[in-house]
Amino acid sequence: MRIVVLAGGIGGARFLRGLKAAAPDADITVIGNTGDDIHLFGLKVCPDLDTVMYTLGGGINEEQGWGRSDESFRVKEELAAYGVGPEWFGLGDRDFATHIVRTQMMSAGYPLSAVTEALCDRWQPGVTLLPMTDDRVETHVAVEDENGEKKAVHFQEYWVRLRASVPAEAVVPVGAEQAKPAPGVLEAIAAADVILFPPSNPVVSVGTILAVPGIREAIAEAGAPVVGLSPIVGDAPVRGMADKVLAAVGVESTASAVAAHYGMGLLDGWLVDTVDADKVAEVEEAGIRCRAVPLMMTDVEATAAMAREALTLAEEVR
Ligand code: GDP
Ligand code: FO1
Ligand code: CA
Repeated sequence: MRIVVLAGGIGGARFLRGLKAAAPDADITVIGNTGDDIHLFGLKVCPDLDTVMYTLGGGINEEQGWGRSDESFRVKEELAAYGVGPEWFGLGDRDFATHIVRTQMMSAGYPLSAVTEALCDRWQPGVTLLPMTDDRVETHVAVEDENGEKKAVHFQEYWVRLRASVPAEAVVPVGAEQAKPAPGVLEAIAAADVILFPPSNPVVSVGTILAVPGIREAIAEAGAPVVGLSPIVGDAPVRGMADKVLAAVGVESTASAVAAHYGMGLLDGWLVDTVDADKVAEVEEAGIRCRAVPLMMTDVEATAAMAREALTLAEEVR
């Protein structure tokens, strides 16, 4: 079975771990969000690709959900001693090596997709990890800052420095309109037996991937059923700032509003958590087959059960 998954960072990566356990023989292609990417200290950092790669490859800091396990911050300390920031972004020593290899390869002319494949040679994530595009896309967030000044900040600055403490007035995936899907992305979608939207952020993860021209269209036209899992449980994100960025696009933070946001043209099936069982009828009235099942990724077994439910729903709507 060929499964295509559109993934952000932590939510996507944790879901993929469960999916691999639920479907060990499946051929899984992950289309990763690169809108969170940031250039720091002359290096290209790809948080969502790295979160998927480290999580599936066994190198992730489990408690944090991002970055390397057994990490140290000597380089960051030395940079700070030179007064070289930003001090608000925590790049660890082991993680730095990944960004150095990536940047070196890109400087030598390799596209991000080739670099990601090379990094995955080491990590063996057990999936084909493709960036959504080889072109530069950066999500920016329009905010009113501490001093009442309107400005656009990089998504990482909004999330990590500002901790999403101010309202997001707009979310813009800068460069997405000009971007082309990376090699293999449209081919994987066209050949898929099932397409899954994990419980990733609908705006800054899945939404950014869908903003690359051609990807949304390819999914809508693919013969495969498209099934999503809600990242919103009990009218709030399980973690992160999805409520803030959903508000920016005028969508309520409910499992049913997120399904409607993806839309009937795109989604065939939608899973909500059991606490949101009262929303099933509303989603079904919108033309999307819906089930309420436990959606908390507490461990790999619970996550595998979620993945099995998604695959079962995909069979039903096929
Ligand atoms: P990020 O790039 O690290 O923010 O990760 P993703 O975009 O892949 O996923 C973020 C989303 O995952 C958030 O909106 C969370 O609400 C959601 N999430 C995290 N853990 C869980 C969980 O256990 N269950 C569900 N249903 N959603 C979760
Ligand atoms: N998240 C934080 O909250 N603080 C950090 O200092 C931080 C550093 C960081 C470095 C590399 C990386 O791959 C991820 C990192 N993250 C950090 C996570 C990242 O900001 C977000 O979780 C995702 O981009 C959200 O989608
Ligand atoms: Ca992300």
